Amino acid sequence: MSLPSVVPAPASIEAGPGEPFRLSGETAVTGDAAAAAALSSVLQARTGLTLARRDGAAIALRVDPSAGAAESYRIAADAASVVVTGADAAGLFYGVQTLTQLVARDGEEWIIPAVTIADAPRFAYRGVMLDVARHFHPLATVKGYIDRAASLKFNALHLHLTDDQGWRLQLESRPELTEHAAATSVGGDPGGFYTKDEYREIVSYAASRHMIVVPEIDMPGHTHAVGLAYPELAEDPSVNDEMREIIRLHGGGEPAPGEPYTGIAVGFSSLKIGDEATYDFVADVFGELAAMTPGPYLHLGGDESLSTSDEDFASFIARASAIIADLGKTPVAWHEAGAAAGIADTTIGQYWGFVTPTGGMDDRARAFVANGSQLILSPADAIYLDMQYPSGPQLGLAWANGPTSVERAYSWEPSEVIAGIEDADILGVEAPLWTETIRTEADIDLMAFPRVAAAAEAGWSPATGESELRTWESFRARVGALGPLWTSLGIGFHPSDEIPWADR
Ligand code: TNX
Repeated sequence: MSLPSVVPAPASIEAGPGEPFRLSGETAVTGDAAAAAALSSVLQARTGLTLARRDGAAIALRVDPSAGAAESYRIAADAASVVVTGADAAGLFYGVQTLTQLVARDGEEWIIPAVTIADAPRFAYRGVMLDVARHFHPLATVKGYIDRAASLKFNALHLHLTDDQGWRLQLESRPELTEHAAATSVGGDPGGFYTKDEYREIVSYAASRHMIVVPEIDMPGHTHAVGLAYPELAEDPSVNDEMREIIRLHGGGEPAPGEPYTGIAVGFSSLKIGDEATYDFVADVFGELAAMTPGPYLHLGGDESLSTSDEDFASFIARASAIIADLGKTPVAWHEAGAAAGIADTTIGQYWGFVTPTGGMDDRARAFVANGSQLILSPADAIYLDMQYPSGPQLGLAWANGPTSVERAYSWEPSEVIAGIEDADILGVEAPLWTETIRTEADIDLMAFPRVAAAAEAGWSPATGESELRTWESFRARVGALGPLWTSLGIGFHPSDEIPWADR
């Protein structure tokens, strides 16, 4: 019998010898209430069946701290019962996610095949990033993305909250930011921002799906919007020939002081590095953010500061990372910040170069590990979800060796990207979704699915070569089997012709 399809591939899965467990309107679910609710809602969507909350021939959901490492779980299913055991609440939640993928049709009936699974994540950090600055995405869309990501065992939502085009988080210490710099998005589309209560709602919704929120305030570049609220903190835009070329290709005007920027050029803005008022601003912003962010990480950006001198960049990164560390948080920065000699040594680096590094980007990344810290891997030519597909949706950019097929999103191994970096140096994997061309929830679904599943597998599953399931052929078949589940959950995935989609 062939193995059931689970994505991301579990550490171990064996088909049982006997008959499957048969689901019906009589099937009971016992044990942990939160996990039972999570299971019932997906099962209802997928099968129309309602699980009974009582004792009986049943699905049992339980937490047993002796069952394994953090976030791990086991499933034992046979004709008589289905038992999901999490080592902790997150593990049980992930067991439930796997269980929803096991549900299959047998004629007009619904079954869970006899199976034994023992599963645990390879990396502690498995992230998705959503850029809500280039296009603002409302609370409901963010919650939907949390649900989608959690179903693939992601445990971090990185929110790119600020950029040249807009500031998307209301702050009491600096109310001018959202008053003056949140009204528009790329292309002149409407802007928006989250109130503090909405941000807290995102954090708690994510926590209920065992995800942390990693808020990013991108600095010292990507800060044109800051200048709309506080002209005294921002340098005038610096527009060079390369930017004029981008502007020529993509349209939109040149950035101008005091005017909202609605184009997609990068690298023209900088905070004033030599001015103490800048660091008062940084301290206010991260201080207020730290107080409403229970997760350990605050992301300070640090990418593409093309109009800040190297010396100024280094001194800014040193001070901004120290401000975050002094708040008791772990700074995260894009890999360029690895060039800053005085960076707080706890800073996590986020690598966004290619699977085969170019231009010394790997040196920048290695600097974080040399400091005794770790890396998050986001190789742009594999798991940048905003890259165009080879065919299908007319959305996305292509600068990262694009277009990016599902096969390319899948076919890379985290420990092989940066020479000298091994599993212990890797905090995890994150798939960013930049939104220059991404305006709606439907756009997000199309670009993320199915490629985000490839990132999930890189972050959760055994290394390439350590499991028979870790091949493109296996992955494409397993992802194809999830199509009907995704459809029942309202996920408008791109029906890529690389994947053999199941039809029911
Ligand atoms: C590069 S990757 C950026 C973003 C853009 C993205 C578009 C990185 C850290 N910065 O500012 O949105 O490319 O793909």
